[in-house]
Amino acid sequence: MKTLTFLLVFLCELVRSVSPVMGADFVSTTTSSLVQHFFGNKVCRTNQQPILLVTDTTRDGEIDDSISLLMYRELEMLGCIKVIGVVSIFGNGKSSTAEVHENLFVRLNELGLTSWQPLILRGPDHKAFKEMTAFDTILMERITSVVNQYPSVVIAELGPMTVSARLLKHGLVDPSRIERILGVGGRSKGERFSTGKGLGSLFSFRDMNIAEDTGAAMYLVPYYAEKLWMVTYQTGLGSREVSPDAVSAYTPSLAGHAYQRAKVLGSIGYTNIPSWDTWTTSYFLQNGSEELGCKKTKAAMRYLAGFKDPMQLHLNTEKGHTLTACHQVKQ
Ligand SMILES: [Ca+2]
Repeated sequence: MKTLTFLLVFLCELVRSVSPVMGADFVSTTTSSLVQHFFGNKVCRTNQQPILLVTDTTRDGEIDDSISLLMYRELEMLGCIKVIGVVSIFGNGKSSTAEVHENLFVRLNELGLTSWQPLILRGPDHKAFKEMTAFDTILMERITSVVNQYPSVVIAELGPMTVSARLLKHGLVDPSRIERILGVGGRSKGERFSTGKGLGSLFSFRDMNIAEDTGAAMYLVPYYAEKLWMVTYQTGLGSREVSPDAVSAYTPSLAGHAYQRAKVLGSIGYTNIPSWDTWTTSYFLQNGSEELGCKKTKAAMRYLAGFKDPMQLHLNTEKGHTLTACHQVKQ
């Protein structure tokens, strides 16, 4: 029965992946204010670097993943990277992998990223500390077979770092094949993710990508810290926030989502839309890391009572494992 279910799921995906798509094709507009905002006048540091994107894309709520997908496509058109897979993962707003997977098919179409639709892979359903189910095993094997086609892959984790953790923890790929894991998360000790204005502390952001799969971070930090390159909360604030006007001007199909998101964020004290995931693109640009203030720093997973998410990734610790974290505030 289980085998039958797997077969049906994969047949459905196969049919969808070869179905004609409706959206207009992506058109690069590297001079737009949105691209300038993230790239400035920087040039590629890498050349056709194979990259696996792992995303918890939603079609309402958080908009960062959608903006990230567009900017990664720009990077690809500039020749910095070559996207080898776009993987769905649970995360944003407690979405399941199945929900995100559905979102991803629709959203890539809406964004005109139709050339990536054949690259969509379904991520695992369960957090990294859980045993692999038979279904997750099949899903991870498909992701593994894509990664193993390339000698050196960068994984951009735009959600929980479950896929990287599972690839390494279960010995699915040789660690030397994964050059870097770009992640989003981590905090200074005691840092709360709020503006401090309005209802800020009540409705502050969570360090969501860490919190949604603490098991992934608890595995990667001690064993593969040197591969981790983390965009932190501070990285995406101040002048690094993105305006809904810039998003709408760049992609009219995102206008509704962008203004709705800005309205919600305005109610908790933000002027614009903090964007964290998208700053992972800086890794591929000359002086990109320097501009974000990325530095090697000691980090550790710690339990801190009194927080909604007590298991946290703390940066700048006295003891711990050395990873790279980007926390320069650009005002
Ligand atoms: Ca995300």
